Amino acid sequence: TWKKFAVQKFDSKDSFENSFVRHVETTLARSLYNCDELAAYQATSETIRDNLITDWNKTQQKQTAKDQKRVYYFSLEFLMGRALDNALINTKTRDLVRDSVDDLGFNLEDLIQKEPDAALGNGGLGRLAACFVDSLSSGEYPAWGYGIRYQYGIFAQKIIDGYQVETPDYWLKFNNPWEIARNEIQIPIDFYGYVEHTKNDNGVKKSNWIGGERVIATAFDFPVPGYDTKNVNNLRLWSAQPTTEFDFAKFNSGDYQNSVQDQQRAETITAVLYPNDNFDSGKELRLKQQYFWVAASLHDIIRRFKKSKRPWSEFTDQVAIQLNDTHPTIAIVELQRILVDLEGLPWDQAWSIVTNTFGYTNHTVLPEALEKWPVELFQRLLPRHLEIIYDINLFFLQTVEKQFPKDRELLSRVSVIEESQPRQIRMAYLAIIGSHKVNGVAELHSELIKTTIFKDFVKIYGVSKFTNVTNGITPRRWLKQANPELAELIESKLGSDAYLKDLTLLKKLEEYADDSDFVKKWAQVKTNNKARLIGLIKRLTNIEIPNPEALFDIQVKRIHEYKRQQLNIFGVIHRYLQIKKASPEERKSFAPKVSIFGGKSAPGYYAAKLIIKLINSVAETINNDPDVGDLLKVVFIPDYNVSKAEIIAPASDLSEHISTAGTEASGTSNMKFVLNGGLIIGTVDGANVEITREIGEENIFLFGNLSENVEEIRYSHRYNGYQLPESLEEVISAIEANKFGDGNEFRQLVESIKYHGDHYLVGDDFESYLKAQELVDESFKDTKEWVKKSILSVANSGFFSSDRAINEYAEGIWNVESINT
Ligand code: 26V
Repeated sequence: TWKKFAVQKFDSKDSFENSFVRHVETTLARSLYNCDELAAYQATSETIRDNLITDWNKTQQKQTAKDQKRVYYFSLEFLMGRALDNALINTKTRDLVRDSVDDLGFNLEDLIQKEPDAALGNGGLGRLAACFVDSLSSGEYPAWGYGIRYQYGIFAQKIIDGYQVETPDYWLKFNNPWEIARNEIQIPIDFYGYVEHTKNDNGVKKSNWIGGERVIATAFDFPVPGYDTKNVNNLRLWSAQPTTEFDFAKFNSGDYQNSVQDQQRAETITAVLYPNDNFDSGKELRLKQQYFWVAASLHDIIRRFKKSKRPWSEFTDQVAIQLNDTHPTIAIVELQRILVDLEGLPWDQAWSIVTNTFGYTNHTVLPEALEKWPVELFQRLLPRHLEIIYDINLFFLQTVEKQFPKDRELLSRVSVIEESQPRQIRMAYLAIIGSHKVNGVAELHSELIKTTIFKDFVKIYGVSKFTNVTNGITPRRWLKQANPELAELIESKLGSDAYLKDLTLLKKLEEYADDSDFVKKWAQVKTNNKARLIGLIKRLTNIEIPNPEALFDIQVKRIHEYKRQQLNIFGVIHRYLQIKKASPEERKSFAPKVSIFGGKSAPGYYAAKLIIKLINSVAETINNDPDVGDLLKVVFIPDYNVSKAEIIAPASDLSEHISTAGTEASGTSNMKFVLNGGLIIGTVDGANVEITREIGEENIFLFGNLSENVEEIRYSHRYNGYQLPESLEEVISAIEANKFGDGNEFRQLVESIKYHGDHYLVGDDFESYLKAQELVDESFKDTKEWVKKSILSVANSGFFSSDRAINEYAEGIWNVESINT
């Protein structure tokens, strides 16, 4: 009888509308006379959700039946953005749904806008995880993502008087149709307490951790539909709940308030995402988040493994776990603890299982971003884990000692314990020791980690443990969804949408780079996308962009000194001063330009906040200077996020990826802009290097010092002093002369460059940057050549698909196969 009543997926306008109406009247308990856009968005989503869950169920059954090795992607951040449009595209139901909601009196585009972003991440690292789960589903890999269901995502950014103001992002205000609450999954997670040491009958030492505080992890599942497949994988996010047991001791002693408060504390574990990007602040609650999520996920994975009744020796044939940065490194220790303390495996056998299970991806070389935890904190929060870390370290150092006898310096350099005041645990070292592969996220970055921060480990383990997987982005969201007009134009030439699953097929576009009809259409798409962005800018800032033919020069990403938005804005000031100096006749030779910025600063990052203020002050002056007119406009788009990026990326003529060489591990927005037909001005850093190789150096504007010279230049600044170029001095003088509000306010920013070593080499790269910008102006004047560069760049950007990246992980690190092979 089950079969007879099998749930029907909608597959026609009629069945969609039927389900829509049912959801309005039952799920939402509304009438069709009382159905506003929000309700229509919800009913649409519920209808899509039904289809997704049906396929999700089948996928899980199929994966269970096949019982092959699964991969688990552990990430503290999944920057998913909106789900509805993506689900429509991936399930290829968009046209049908558009027509259906149209019948019902709604406009699909408007409904899509009603959805809040799922902004459970900071920047590149979190968005990478989101692209990866899309590719894992599309490639039909048996894979799960594991993370935290924060109640508050990354804060919303308001700009008030030019300053960033943070407001909370309570994204779960309305019922979230994209998650399934798994209230039946309740995993107890312990903290604090003490360790009991005993011996068993054979005299073998046994350790047993008795936790002191318990919270419950409950699961929320987010279906992740693949593109053009019925495969729907699972993203499982954990939420913390109080235990139902009460502290009766406190309760009975009359301390009801405190016993309730303890309970409420549980929920704070998953309340908020830490808003730092590339900076570690070492907070206790953050370590609690890490252990909570990792312990719950491992519990889940082991429960699944045990159902198959396999011996432990087969664990690594069934399970691969990827650590997205060091944030889940405690998983290495937790798995060792489970195997040794709870399952009774001998240490060495357990350790071999552990190291063969994990892979570790490093995402930064910035020393301030490398996680370290005070030993004292571990001792209190996770006492048994600390013991295990000591043992892991001891055995590791013993083998190093054997390999390199009497090199005490080496031993102290590679020890997991940093003998500082206070003593700290170096999580990156623990991650390397506990994994079988370590990878960087772009070629240059992967080379850098081998020769700098992890050099000693290459000596110890050999170079084969260290590898590269260059990042990628999903073409479904970042081409088809963000830029439907370009996708359609491409499809008209390639004959099908197959390029969305094999992005290297874009190569065929090369044939049309000189086809004048195609070139014209290509340029028209860009113009339309710029018009769309002009509308967004007007809505958000009230700034009018008078000239859609102007060069749109965009830098959107987290605000950070190493990403050098200050270099960009100094360049803008330089341009402004040139315009001011020019005669009205000379002004005609300037190419009109719009300089667009966007991005969030970490709330406690003073220097980054100053950069935001400076950009807004410069915008204020320039946009209101009648001498400038249409020649130059400056815009700061508030609250940059995934859904805004989808409008911004298709609208660039030029985008800026101008980090100090050697500091940006990869960058992924560079890939988004190239895939959408924008050209790049950039340094020889991160994935810019490979982008240049793929698209050709004639199609990119590179400038600046190379990473191999950066240390030397910094050293020379320190010991020989340095002089900023005249052009930059002039810019700084203009700031100090209050041309952009109170110059005094920007003193710290200026002084760090002028007097305190100019750590990010703004002065050293400034002239070279200006030259590259001159080339850009020159180039942009020749529209036909520019469009040709744009077409050729897109044609050769196929490598930067996250599908390719995932295939490399699957083959080179996880040894996992797609379900259909
Ligand atoms: C993140 C966090 C988050 C909050 C609390 C403390 C903390 C400490 C360190 C980090 C590491 C962030 C590393 C990161 O985001 N790296 C970026 O990763 C991107 C994806 O691989 C890459 O494209 C960017 O170049 C890189 O900066």
